Amino acid sequence: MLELYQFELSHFSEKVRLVLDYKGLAYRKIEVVPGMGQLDLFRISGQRQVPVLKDGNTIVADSTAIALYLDKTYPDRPIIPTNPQQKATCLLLEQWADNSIGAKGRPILLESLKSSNLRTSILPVGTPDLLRNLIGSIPREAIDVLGLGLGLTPDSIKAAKAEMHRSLESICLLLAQNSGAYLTGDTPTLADLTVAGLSLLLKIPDGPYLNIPNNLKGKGIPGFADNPDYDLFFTWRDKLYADFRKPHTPDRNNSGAAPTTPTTIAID
Ligand SMILES: N[C@@H](CCC(=O)N[C@@H](CS)C(=O)NCC(=O)O)C(=O)O
Repeated sequence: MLELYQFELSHFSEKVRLVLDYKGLAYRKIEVVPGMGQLDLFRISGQRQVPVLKDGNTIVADSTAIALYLDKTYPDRPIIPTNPQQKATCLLLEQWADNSIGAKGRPILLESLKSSNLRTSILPVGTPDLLRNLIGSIPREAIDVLGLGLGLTPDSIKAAKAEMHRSLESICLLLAQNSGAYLTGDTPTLADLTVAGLSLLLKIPDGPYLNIPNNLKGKGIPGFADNPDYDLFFTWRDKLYADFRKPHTPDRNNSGAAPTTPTTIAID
């Protein structure tokens, strides 16, 4: 069976999970432990980021490479259009979404973690009160220092937010033009699955798709998740999930055991 090395709350992993589900491919999720687990990942794939796909003896790293590998190896329900203009638009949109929605999501999430409420609400169910209170009481300044350590200045966060707003406005315009169907035509392509999957952290889909605490579902980043200007986008995404994303089931877990809540939530 296909194996996906992933973080449950990774938006690039979600892009691949959407592709797998859309194509109706069965797979097992291997949750990588941030830090130590990434050393193993390096050993098998030569790099330390998720997602990584294992298909028998074949190892593929990087969400785009995985999507293209899957489409070539499992051609049923294609995700790359054959019409040249649609194909070009699809590939350009996918590349753009990786570099805009994908890349800008992280600094925006980090900034929103300054809210003590959001920080504690993303903790796994069952987190001891002592730890929850400790994490809730981390001063905003400490998050600023963490951000600066990752090279995020207030200006770069502001620019990331502005770019994300422009991206969502553009996606809404494209969807409105196509009567809310799909970005390049009447059927979903890699462009749609990428844009939908990469918006995971802007607003976590409210459904049985992820192995995360229920109180996280439907939550998102203020200013984006609750912005009525983006209703068209999130309604479109919810429908795409309802139509194509499969629910999380225990047999998708690496252990095959009953679903557990993650002990850590990786926010890279
Ligand atoms: N270009 C890569 C980006 C993957 C990526 O950024 N993965 C993040 C999680 S969403 C990661 O593994 N971060 C951990 C790290 O960089 O150490 C792709 O498309 O797969």
